Amino acid sequence: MRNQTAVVTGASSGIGAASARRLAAEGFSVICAARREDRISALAAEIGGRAIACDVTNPAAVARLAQEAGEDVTLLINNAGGAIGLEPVAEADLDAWQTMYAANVIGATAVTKAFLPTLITNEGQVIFVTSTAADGGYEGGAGYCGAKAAERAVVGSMRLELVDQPVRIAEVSPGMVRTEEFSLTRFGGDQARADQVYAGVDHPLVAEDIADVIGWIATRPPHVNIDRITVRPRAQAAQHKVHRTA
Ligand code: 8X3
Repeated sequence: MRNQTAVVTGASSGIGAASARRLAAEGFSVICAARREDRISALAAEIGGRAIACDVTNPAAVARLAQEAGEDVTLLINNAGGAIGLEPVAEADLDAWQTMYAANVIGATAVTKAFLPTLITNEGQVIFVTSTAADGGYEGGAGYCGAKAAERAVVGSMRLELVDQPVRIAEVSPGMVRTEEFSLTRFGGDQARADQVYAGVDHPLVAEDIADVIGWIATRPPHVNIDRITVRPRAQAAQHKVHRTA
């Protein structure tokens, strides 16, 4: 069997780190990519992988990642991204919007573009981690919902464009996932506000739940394309329909 090498962006924490661990357990050689070198170095040492520092919004860093990753890459997990703020459009922080679009849309596209020739040669796969935020808007979510919807549009266009090529394009769309940093980043480090997101929710998803799905998609046979999987906790029936105990 070919040496299966996976590149995971945003591997320094949360879904990215959990996915790196899961893919290593599935037998992949894993390249952990993120901005925070100390975190990815520790993770790479733990799972027997490699760490390559990369800010997906920096074109030179993306080019270096693709070059240093080499020719064995068979799987790309586009996970880097995230949300900033929850303000209404009337008060939109446009710098935050630029940052969200730069990472979730343009960054994911840049990394995908850089690895695509190798992934086609190796009959590989790209898995995008989007969000149920892409399903439609919610109050205060326009910046993040728009960015995730745009990322989803990239996924859809690519799958059509590459139908005659030996590469698969998949999407995992998580709902409420409680990670160390997602809501903390969104609320600028306000832990109390971050905790409120999950207050009273019986078992929000954790990063390992999404990594589990990513590991499953990654190990389907080459003729099987998993277009999109939406994953929510049982207590979240829809974006606004979250059951909370008092
Ligand atoms: C999912 C998180 O806040 O859009 O990425 O429900 S949220």
